[in-house]
Order: sequence, then C-alpha cells, then structure tokens
Amino acid sequence: MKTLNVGMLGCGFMGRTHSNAYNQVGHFFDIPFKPVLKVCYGREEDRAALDKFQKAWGYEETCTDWRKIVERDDIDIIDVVAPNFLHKEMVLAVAEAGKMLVCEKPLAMSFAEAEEMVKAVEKAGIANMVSFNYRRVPAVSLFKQVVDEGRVGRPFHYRAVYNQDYTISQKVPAGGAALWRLNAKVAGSGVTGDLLAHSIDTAEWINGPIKRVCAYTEIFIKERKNIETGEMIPITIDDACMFLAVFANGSIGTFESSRYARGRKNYSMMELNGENGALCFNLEEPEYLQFFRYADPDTGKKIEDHLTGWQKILVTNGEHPYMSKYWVPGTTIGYEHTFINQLADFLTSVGNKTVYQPNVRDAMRVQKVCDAVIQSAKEERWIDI
Ligand code: SOE
Repeated sequence: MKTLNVGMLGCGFMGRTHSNAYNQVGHFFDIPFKPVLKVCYGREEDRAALDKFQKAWGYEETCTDWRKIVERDDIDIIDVVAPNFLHKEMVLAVAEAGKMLVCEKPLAMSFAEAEEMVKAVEKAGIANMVSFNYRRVPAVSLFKQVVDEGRVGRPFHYRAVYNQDYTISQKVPAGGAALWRLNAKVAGSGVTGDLLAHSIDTAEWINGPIKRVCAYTEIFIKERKNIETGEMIPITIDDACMFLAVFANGSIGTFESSRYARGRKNYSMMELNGENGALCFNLEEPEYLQFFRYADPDTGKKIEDHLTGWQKILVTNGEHPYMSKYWVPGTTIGYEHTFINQLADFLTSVGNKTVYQPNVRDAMRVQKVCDAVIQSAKEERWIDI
C-alpha cells in the first residue's frame, strides 16, 4: 500500500484531532493509503508544546519553519491547522508545491482571501478537503439522507444554534493557544467564522443555498489582556451573532451563536420543519437523530395511527452512516470519529479520483455567507448573497 507522508502545520487542538484521525483511519476503513506522521510544525516560542505534540501523536520530526515542510519532496499531504490568519499563505504555498491539502475551517479570514485560495488550489489541480467535520457525525449524515429521501417534504423552517460559554469571564485573555480566537487580527471574525461557519455549512448542505441574511452581533466584553504582550487590546470580534436567513428553496431560517451562553459548552443544534415531517439534531446527544413523521412521502397523506410523535433514533446500527465501520449496534462513537470519517472519505475520493466535498470551493461559499452576515450586522440591513 502506498504510504502517505503527512506534514502537519500546527500543533494545537485541531492538530490533535487531525493527527488522531491519521493514526486511526486505517484501523476502521479500507483506505488506499497508509498515513505516516512525518513532521509537525510549531513556532520556536512554543517548543515545549511542539515536542509534547510530537511525542503524543508519534511524529518522526518537528520543524519550526512551515515553508520547509511544504517544500520537502517526501511530503505528500499538508494539513493546515494553524490559526486562521496563516491559512491563506500556507494554502497558496501548498498549491504551488502541488501537494494534497487538508485545511481546517474557516478556510480564510474573508471571502476575498478565500477566492484567491480557491483560484490557486483549482489551478494546481490538487486534491483538497476543508474540515467541516460535523457533516460526518453519523446522525447528521442521516439527517441529510432523510431529507434527500423526501421524507420531510416541502421545507418551511430551518433553525440552527451553536453556543458555548468559555469567554464569559473578563479574566479570559485574548491570544495564546486557544484564545487567539478572540483576536480579530488572528481569527478574522468571532463566533460567525468559528461556530456559525459549521452551522452554515451543514444548513446549505442539507437545505440548499441561503439567498439573503439580516444579522445582529454583540461584543459583551470590549477589552481583554493580550496574553502574549500583556497589553489590554480592544475586542473587535463578534462575541455573539444572530441572523435571519431566506433560503433559495423558499424556507426561512434563524441562526444563533454565542460564547456567553452559560451552561452550553459545545451545543450545536439544527432543526428542519417540513410539510411531511421534521428532523432535529443536537450535538450534546450526538448519537441521536429525532424525527417527526407526519405524512407518507409517496402519497403525501397523513399517516393515521396513534403513534404520531417525535421518534428518537439511536444512530448506531450497521445500516446507519459510518456505523458498520465501528463496533456492534448500540455502541456509540464520539467527537474524534467525525474527523476519522471525513479523512476516510477524503482518502477514498483521492484513491477513486473523485471530487471530495466539502472542498475549498464549498468553504469559499461558507465564507461568502459569513462575510454577508458580518456586513449585515455592521450596516444594519438585509444583504443579498
Ligand atoms: C472553538 O471553541 C471550537 O474549537 C471550534 O473552533 C471548532 O471548530 C468547534 O468544532 C469546537 O469549538
């Protein structure tokens, strides 16, 4: 089997999820490559974290100059998991080097950046994937399957919520390992690019393109200490964002996201209400899909029985998406498997020479919606996409 030498550009939280996926994917899926964790990148200032990362995941080497990794002849695939402001430069270099690309979401800091990246990647013709991992939660894949089977019928309402609560305290600094997400110069935007990007990606995948948006954003804590410089810096990213959406299929949507939703750690919910049925998923119970069956999809007639009501489907059977690859029915899988599933699909598509989705073009589309949301909040008006 051909080996696939991996260069990992970053050694933080997402570096861990992606490294674990390379280590695990061959245990569960028949993929046409054997991934080898060759080299990981981190800044010289983060040397201790980089060394720890190397040992934990089994990389052969470390390197503090990411360009050297991209230029190495023995590296087949580059995985970009560095903070958002570095994505563009890294992806352009990967395209130039003609290597396969995996990039963590959001693809870019803005739609303009994303356009430039897509142009370079498509010109180079390299296989590419953007990590919108929640599409590959088995219950979310089943959500999409049930919609595509016509069981929900004409869609009326789509709603998505993605809430966390880790930035409520004024003491939480901006900058450093995970908290660069609070610094606009590093992250681009706040919850819109970090959390709603996921919700927008799944919404458009399931319910088709969004046509118009109208948004409101809030910054609750206006100044935080930059952990790297010790200075107080103004916070300009959106701490919370709510927007209304009109979909091209005529349905209407609401989206809400915050990092100040006390009690919510990584609560991502999506619901679709249609004429014949409804579906609901919530990431706090990731093994379940809820389905309300109202009418027969073939006849459109109300199903007349006394069992009408929400069904809570335990998505762990062999006939459910991805589940035949894991354990036995009734045993659950978790967060890390979403990264394994997407990597398996990506490597399979590379082997079959088919186009993987979501790729950089799909991620550019998400970026377009995110930019429209931010613009709408700023200009206090509806924006057409
Ligand atoms: C932010 O806290 C974060 O790590 C996001 O960046 C991820 O994309 C999300 O899946 C979990 O939360």
